[in-house]
Amino acid sequence: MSNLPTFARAATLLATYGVASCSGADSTAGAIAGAAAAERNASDRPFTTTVVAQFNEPWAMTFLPDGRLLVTEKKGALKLYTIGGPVREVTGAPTVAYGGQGGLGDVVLHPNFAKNGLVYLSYAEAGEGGTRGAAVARAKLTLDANGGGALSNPQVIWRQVPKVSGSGHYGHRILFGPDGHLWISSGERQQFDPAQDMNANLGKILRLNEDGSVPADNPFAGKGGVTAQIWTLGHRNPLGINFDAQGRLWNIEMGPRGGDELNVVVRGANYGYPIVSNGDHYDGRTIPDHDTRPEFKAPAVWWTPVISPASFVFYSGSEFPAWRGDALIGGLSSKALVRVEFDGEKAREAERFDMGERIREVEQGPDGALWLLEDEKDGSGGRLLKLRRQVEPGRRTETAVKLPSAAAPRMWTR
Ligand SMILES: [Ca+2]
Ligand SMILES: [Ca+2]
Repeated sequence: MSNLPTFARAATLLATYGVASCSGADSTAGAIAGAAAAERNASDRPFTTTVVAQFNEPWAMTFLPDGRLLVTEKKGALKLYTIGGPVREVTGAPTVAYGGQGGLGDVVLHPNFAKNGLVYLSYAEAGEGGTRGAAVARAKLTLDANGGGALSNPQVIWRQVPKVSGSGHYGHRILFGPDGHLWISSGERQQFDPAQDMNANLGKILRLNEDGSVPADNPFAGKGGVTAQIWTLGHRNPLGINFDAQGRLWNIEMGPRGGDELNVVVRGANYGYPIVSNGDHYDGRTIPDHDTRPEFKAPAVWWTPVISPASFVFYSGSEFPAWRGDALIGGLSSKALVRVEFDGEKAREAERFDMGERIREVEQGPDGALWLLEDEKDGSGGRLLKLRRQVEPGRRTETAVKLPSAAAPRMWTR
């Protein structure tokens, strides 16, 4: 876009002056000549945006208890980033089937990571005859003195069944819930019907124990096999799962042509895909909308046109107190950060910020700042952004470098 040169200059300045805020930041911002008009746009936002690092095809991230950041790169590398310092490789990551939407995926910590060092990774795994499927492995992370680390004693604890051809819709977001269980969102691999097939764990949200075994109180536990893993069914490509502060589980998923969904995830429920969707097939065939089949659980919010939700968090920090309890969703095709407000199990889009790039991953940092990973862009990497509250000019005590945002025109529509 038109201001990419100034965008790039801001990144260069950051590389020169270091990361985050500094007391002389006004002069730094002033050095971004020609960006003044864009900065006025940026100042209308409730946050400032700072580029802090860059990764090669980043997909997911999670904070370690010491404030460092684990970042997955789709080609298979697990990186450890010391904020404001070096990016190092963590050795021992699983071999991935890179291609299409597949590769190294999500990364989360075991709830007792501080004691057991266990890290969980999802990824695309090759199978027989050119097939592929998502898998989840856990391994022990040992940190070294140079800012890197190593994974050891890897165990594959879950796999998509069946493995199929193609390289899309793995889903494979992973989450430890407040109940200590391991939750996996499993996409339908662009095969449609498996989302309704109880003998496949595709197109489902799954609930497991930390070692991959099945909790006895799962809704279909008595059926055995992969059926026992199923918590909910009828999902397409669920790319985000999180519990809200009230203990309700929610998921976001990519709809087909139209019909992106935010759902409250209710034990044993069927969300209807591909029988119903508020979107339609890409080949033009219609899919009946949710209101035609009330036996399937309908989304709390849906989007047509789509936002392409790739991940989300429930915000709980002090940096943006007005957003506590809200969902913040990163959008791919929408290139947006979307804020959703809730009233019990009702929800609505409250606000949308155009970020100018596809947003792959959203995290809340230990300090309450929001951290965003951009999607890979044309071989030039995906940037890690830190969003902090925009302090009113008269009360400014510190200033992060504000990126010019002509590449990110405000888009308050919808
Ligand atoms: Ca994450
Ligand atoms: Ca439809």
